[in-house]
Amino acid sequence: MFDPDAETMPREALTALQTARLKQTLERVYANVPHYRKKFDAAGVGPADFKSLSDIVRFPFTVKTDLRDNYPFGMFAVPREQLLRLHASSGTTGKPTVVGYTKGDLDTWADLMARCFACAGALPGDIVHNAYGYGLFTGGLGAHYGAERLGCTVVPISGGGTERQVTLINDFKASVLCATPSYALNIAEIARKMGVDLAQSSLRIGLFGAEPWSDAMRRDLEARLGLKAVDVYGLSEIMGPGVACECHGVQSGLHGWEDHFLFETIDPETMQPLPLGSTGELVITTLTKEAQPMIRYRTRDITRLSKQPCACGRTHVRILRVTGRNDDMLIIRGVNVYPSQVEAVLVGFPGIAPHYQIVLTREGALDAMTVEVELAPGFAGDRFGKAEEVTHHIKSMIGVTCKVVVKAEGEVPRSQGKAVRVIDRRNKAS
Ligand code: DLL
Repeated sequence: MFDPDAETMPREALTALQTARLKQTLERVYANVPHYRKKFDAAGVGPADFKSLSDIVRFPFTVKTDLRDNYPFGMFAVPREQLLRLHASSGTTGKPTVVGYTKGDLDTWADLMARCFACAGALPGDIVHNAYGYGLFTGGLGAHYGAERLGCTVVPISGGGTERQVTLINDFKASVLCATPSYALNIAEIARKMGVDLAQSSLRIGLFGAEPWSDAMRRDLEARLGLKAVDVYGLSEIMGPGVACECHGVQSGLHGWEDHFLFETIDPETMQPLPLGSTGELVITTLTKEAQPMIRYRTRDITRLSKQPCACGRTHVRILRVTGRNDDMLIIRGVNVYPSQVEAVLVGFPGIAPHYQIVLTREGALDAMTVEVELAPGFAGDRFGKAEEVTHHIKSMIGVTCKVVVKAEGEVPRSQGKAVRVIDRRNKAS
């Protein structure tokens, strides 16, 4: 269900479409959402000031706390009765953030997620084993309706019960696996313990996302599961999964669907727009959302944009792999580190399994990092020697000095959804 009209639109046509849709969106939020009217008025801008796409920089940003401050329903541009669905973040740090969808929004979401499945190489008739969590998290239902829209057979298994996941993948002959990359790894590992070689199974495509992952992890998952691992990106505030997806042929950057979203990158410190290609924080404006349009939403995700033509023929901007979130960046003795960089060193390291957690502690005035890793199954060598080797590699590859603790097999917690990569013990005695 590759839609050439939408996905290969020439740049001029995309710009014209974005401009018209953004103008309408600005008018609608100004008229219907008091929060936006107040913010626009305070910044001295209004919908009439928007004439071309470059004028977007005059409009204020939206941040997660705006959603929390307007909890639960204050950000909606339509009466609550017109919403068909609500989703929400888990709210571990304060009130949850609530997102709502009209019938039109659910339709667009299913269309865009179907576009992602097709872009990833899925075909009508494929059996989609959907291990993203169902519930308030957008992953499960988002992937579910997208796969159905494409004409696939969906197995709505959700996360957890990993042995049963392995059995059903085998029995139903699933061809597409949807999961977070960390849970996909967990599934692969349990399969191995059950004596099932998923590399020889019917799986053809993995649609993995919802958390940062490295290319090293991609290669590892491809080998363990015998599939092509494709990156899919999204966030609840903007829609859920399906905002951008890699194409299976090139696997180099995620096509961000510009007929529905406007993508910018900014310097998170100065909040100034960055030129195309510079690394910074991704900012997204929705162009077609009815219930909850977002104007210049600061995602906190760090990435780069590229408008280089892709060999697949799609013209939409490419979002290069999201390396991590601004909030996840660790500063260890002056060196900036993302957990996914540590992952890239660990995956494929001889004698080490690709499971890890980073523990942060305080040593005097400085933050210290301990990387907890695990011995690969069957590795009988010296654990302390391994720890030294890994420490050395992290130092030489990332430039950061850390302590490495090598644990026994199974001692690093496994994920069933988004993996917890960082344990912060800085405020506790350590
Ligand atoms: O994680 C939506 C989703 C579900 C995307 C399933 C892909 C697959 P949230 O729970 O709101 O929504 O979390 C969004 O997760 O801002 C990123 O920090 C991170 N994230 C999502 N996809 C990727 C990815 C869903 N492919 C937050 N690479 C985002 C890196 C990702 N980080």
